Amino acid sequence: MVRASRTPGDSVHAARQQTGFLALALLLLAALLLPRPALAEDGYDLWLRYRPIPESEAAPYRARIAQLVAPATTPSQQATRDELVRGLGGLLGTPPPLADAAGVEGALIVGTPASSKQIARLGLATKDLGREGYRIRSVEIDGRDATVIAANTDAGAMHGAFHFLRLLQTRQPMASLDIREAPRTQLRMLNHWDNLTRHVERGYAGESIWDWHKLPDYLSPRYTDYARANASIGINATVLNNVNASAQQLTPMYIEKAAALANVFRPYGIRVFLSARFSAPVEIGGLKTADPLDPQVRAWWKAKADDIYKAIPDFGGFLVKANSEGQPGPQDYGRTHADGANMMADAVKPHGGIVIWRAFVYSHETPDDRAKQAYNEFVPLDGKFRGNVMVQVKNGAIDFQPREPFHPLFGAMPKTPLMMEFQITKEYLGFATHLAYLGPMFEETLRADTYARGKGSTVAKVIDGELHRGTLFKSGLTGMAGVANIGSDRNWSGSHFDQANWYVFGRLAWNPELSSRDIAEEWTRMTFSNDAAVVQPIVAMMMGSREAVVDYMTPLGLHHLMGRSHHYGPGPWVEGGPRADWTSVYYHRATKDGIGFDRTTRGSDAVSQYAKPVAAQFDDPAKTPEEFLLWFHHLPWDYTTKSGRTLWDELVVHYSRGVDAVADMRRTWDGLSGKIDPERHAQVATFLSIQQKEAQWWRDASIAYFQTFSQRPLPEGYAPPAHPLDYYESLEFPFAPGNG
Ligand code: GCV
Repeated sequence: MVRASRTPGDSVHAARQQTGFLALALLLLAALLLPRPALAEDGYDLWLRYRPIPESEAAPYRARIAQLVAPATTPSQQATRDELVRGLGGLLGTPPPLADAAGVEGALIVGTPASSKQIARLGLATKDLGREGYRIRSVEIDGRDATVIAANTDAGAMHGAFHFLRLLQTRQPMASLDIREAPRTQLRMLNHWDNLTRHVERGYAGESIWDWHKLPDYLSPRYTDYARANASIGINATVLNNVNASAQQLTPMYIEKAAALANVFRPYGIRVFLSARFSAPVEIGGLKTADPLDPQVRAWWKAKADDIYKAIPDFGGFLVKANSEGQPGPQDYGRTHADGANMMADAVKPHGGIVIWRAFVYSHETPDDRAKQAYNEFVPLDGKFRGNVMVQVKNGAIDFQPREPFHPLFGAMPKTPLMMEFQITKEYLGFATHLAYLGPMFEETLRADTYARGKGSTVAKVIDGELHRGTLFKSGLTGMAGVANIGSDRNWSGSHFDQANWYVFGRLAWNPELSSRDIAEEWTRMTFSNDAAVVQPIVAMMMGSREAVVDYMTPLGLHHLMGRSHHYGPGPWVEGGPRADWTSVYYHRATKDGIGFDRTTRGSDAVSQYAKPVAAQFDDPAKTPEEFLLWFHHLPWDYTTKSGRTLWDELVVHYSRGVDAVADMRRTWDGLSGKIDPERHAQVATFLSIQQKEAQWWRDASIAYFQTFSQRPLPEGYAPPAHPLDYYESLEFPFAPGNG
């Protein structure tokens, strides 16, 4: 055998190579031994992070989850099993082994009596759980401990699985579980104000997540993660497009694209709805009219509905904004909102669909107080809608302000199912950079007492149907909608804390009587940490955050004082333009004599739209809760407030308190450095610094402006605005995001 001879050069080369291999091996070893950097925390995982439970706490969980019995014969069951494997695998280090039947101590069994023999044999009562509820129970099977997640349907089992994961994520004990949950409302829905251009009206989280151009062929993995996130909090419906709708959305091309999304969402129990443009029969149907009583128009909608249901068999129905802010509607033809809604309801009825008709209507041709117009328009229509129509009502009578009294329509339409509309995106609460947890705001409205059927007639009971169940409105439809804050930003919502607003909306839609504080704690544990030294300060910060925004933007019942059109920053001086009720001066009515909108019986009489005890309270400044004072009353600058201070001084105190609260939030957050991953900590810290600057801006601009009317000095110790009023008035933001 001939060996190749080696030259001296070869051995140098070989030696170099050896050293190189050694160095590489050492590097690899070091890489294995050195503490590895944590996964990049960019917020994409939302509250479904499933980071490992520390070893010191994991044993009891492992003991209870030693085996997973979860059938996967339908797409929905498969999705549930995948989520459990992913979640338990992340939380416990490795996923439990899968089995067809419980065979060891500590099995976890998930399913329905139809999908699981063992669940059927246990005979757990599931009747009252309805279509989406579930039970989670510790049981014994053949003398061995097991845990069962049982439901009547795959959707219920999925909700139960997410609940079970939440128990681990928030470190709840597992030993003797007996949980029974069923949603209190039927429709828990997101409203996307997303245009086909991917611009999101009032969106502050990038562009639309729906990549319409690439649909239906390309299905971004985001769509599945969107469905997972929604299913995890019980959201079961989504309206894909803006209520300021394009008729194009109803063309065959876009129906096919919507159908592709519906296919992704279906296993997660989420149904697709579309916003429909009332004039579509004219714009894309070639008809001369969209008159709801015209037979051709009715036939057009029927055929359109038939086409949609062919593509999307479980299509939910239409959401409609009509005769509002320039949108077409039945009144263009001298018809009523009921005529319009009923015509569309008839079209979807054979398929089991519904129509959600928005009550957000006001007309600049009507000289009446804008706050009264929806009530005036809709109360006479109570009882005139088809059984498959819901009327969707914003939480307050103006427009998603940082604080509004509850909408007088709640409780005033006993024969009509009313759907709540909250705004999750923060159009009026500082966009994505202001930390404002909206839970307390939602809760405030839901707990408000309408007195519609005596004391205790809360808005929550109107929404979940309890107040009128079995008596007046018969259809039993119930629901809650939230205008989504979701976009293409990596963290979905534009900021880490805005994810909490999506989360709390879903949880309250499931059960409108939950506590926003409990939900904040749950979210914090899942999103940041279970360490009490993190949970406690974050929850405290979240719970005070919305009140801080109210203080530095619109204290004591002031409202609608933001910059024109884009709604960014203060604009109490906004006047003129196309319509009075799009200005600020219309709402604050400041003069040298005082400030506030007189909605009492002596003024616009909006108070009389509420039930008697509520009206009596709001009619009297001494009885009106101070947070609504200037919503209902025009009062002199030296009016004595509850603190004993004059109204002017009290306003300045509130504005300043709001800014101070943001400074406190910054301090709290700084104190959490090292306890939170650096990526998310840094972004929140920067956003808080923006918020502080802007809170100061709101305070200073508002004080500078209102001082021109009050003509009073600032109370002792309160700093004057940093700039003269004309500086604030001169600021322009032509490219602020989300403008309609
Ligand atoms: C979708 C407010 C917003 C509009 C929005 C409207 C509505 O006026 O500024 O962008 O339009 O509410 O809820 O329809």
